[in-house]
Amino acid sequence: MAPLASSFEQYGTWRDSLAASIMQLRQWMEQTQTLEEDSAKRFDLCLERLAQDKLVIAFVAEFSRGKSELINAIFFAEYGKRILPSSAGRTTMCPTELLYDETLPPCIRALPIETRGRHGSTSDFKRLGAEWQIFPLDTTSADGMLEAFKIVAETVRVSAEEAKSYGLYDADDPDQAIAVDKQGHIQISKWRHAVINFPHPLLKHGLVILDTPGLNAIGTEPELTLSLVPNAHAVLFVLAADTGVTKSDLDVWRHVVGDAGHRNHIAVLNKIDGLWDALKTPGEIELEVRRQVAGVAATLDLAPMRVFPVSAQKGLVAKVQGDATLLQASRLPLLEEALIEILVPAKQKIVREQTVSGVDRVAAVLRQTLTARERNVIEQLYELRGLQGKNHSSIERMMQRALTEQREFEEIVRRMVAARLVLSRLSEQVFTGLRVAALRDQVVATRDRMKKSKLSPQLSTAVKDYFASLRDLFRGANVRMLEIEQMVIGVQRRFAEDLGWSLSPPMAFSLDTYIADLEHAETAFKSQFGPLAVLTTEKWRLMERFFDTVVSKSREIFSAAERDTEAWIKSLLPPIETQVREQRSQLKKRAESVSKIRDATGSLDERIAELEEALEDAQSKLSVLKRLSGRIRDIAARADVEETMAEEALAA
Ligand SMILES: Nc1nc2c(ncn2[C@@H]2O[C@H](COP(=O)(O)OP(=O)(O)OP(=O)(O)O)[C@@H](O)[C@H]2O)c(=O)[nH]1
Ligand SMILES: [Mg+2]
Repeated sequence: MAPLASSFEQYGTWRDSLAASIMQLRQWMEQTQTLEEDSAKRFDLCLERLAQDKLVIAFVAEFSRGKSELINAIFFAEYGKRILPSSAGRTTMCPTELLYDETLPPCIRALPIETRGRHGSTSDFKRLGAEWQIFPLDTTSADGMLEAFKIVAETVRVSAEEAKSYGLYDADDPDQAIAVDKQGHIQISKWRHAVINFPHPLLKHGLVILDTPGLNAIGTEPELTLSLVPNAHAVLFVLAADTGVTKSDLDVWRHVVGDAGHRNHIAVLNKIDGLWDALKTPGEIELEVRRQVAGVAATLDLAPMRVFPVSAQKGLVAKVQGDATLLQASRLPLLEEALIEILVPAKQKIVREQTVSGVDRVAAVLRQTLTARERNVIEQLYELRGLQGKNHSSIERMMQRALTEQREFEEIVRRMVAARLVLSRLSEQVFTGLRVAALRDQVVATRDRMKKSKLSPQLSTAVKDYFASLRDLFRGANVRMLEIEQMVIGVQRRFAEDLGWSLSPPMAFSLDTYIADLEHAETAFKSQFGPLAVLTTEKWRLMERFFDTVVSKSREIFSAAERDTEAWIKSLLPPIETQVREQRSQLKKRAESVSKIRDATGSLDERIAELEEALEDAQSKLSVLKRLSGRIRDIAARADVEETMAEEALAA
């Protein structure tokens, strides 16, 4: 198997075995009735995250640089054909996602371009689903697939007026004006977005490939700039050796990079086969390639090792024909290795950290409960053993002591009620700023200001204020959450002082990552429109459409922030409450058994035997917990996935 394919497969296997080991712990806890609601939710969140984990690679470039050809060569050579349409001139007309969602049959879903005439971003339409046209995909035939994939290249001729209403034509732009034919028509993409769903092995492992059309779409489809490209785990920016870095390449580069830095961006200098000149020596050709790479690196302000000279076309041909020498010459394998390096370890690290922190939390809470039980039972055993051979009055004294401790405990526990009340008041304050209603108010106010300030520079101020007010809402929530955290720490401290409990402090949480997301969206908006002094109607329309996407992005950010905050708040008290329940039930059992002994309805020996059994049970649970959670950690820690696979095979 090719290194890229096997590396993705290994990553997928690692993720699956991680999920399986969590499932094992969850099931054991369920069977032994130690799975609290809060822990169950945490497990489910971990498992859901693992199941939905995706690796997204975006291919971005000016038209005709060879993006689609590169995708064919890297991922789909085994079909023996070009699967994605690739040809001279503009080919891919709409942003195209290739992925596999097993809940749907293989198909192509396409969103008609007319939807651009209405409010709503591509992701809004994705949520609604209704507008999409669905084309079946016969994956058993390469020709059938090739035919179906042509959808992404479909165009329609519409009047310049109509194109204008979709924000796809600006009469003031001389480059666009020449595109209008004698009848006043212009050729545009038939679709706004396409999602190709097919069960390719890599896509099954959660790989998502984003193919994009040239510059025009980058500038006019805000979804790409705001969401799809920034969310990708690797961005391949494709240039062609025959054109070098042109002005429009640079425009695309600036829009793509935004403020995200070059962290996961690599530049691909494609079509180096154009430099293979039979009249030059290999040394001369190599020198020429190096010179070009250095030039690209300097222009893009990128380290030269981040620029990969390749020939996608020759790479594809070499793979199809099994020509190892040509494949080497195409230099495609070097690019593929770099892609693995950028994608897999970084992604694995994030997934590992998220999973381990979730599981550790659950394990810690259960460990606390079991350890408390163990301690309690040992104490009771000690007490009861001391009663052996004692008279009635010592038993009576012990009875009184048990009852007093029970009463005192209930006294201490009453503070939980107070804590719960304070928490619910504080969290209500947190949520007021995070609810979608709060966002809606800002959106309505901003749209209103945008309309009023039409074609004036105040427009940018309205958008700027919009972002500032959302950030303020989040910062306000952050402050409240800090108060909540302090309160919970206080409650824990008093339990520690009065009862000697050691509870792990609440998990640190803030909305900073969401604030960063908002800042990112704002930067993208700014880099798109800059400080506009003069606004044309077309620009205004474009801005309005862009704002729609900003709104739908903000809605996503808000609902994610609300969801995470809610989960965090809900996770604060349950560990303490579990401990309280445990303690209460132990105290009750203790009073019961002493009273049975006093009334001679139960024998001391019986009770001691019961406690010994309970002790054994708590200790064996502790050791199973240690083993199962240790296994999750072991699997998570593995960078080398082959190890995991070998172990799975052994276990089976
Ligand atoms: N000589 C040569 N031609 C290539 C290479 N890669 C792609 N091409 C050609 O370049 C043209 C454009 O390739 P595409 O894959 O359609 O380019 P694209 O970037 O997807 O273009 P759009 O879809 O229009 O945005 C096609 O004719 C390809 O055959 C290469 O490595 N060498
Ligand atoms: Mg293309």
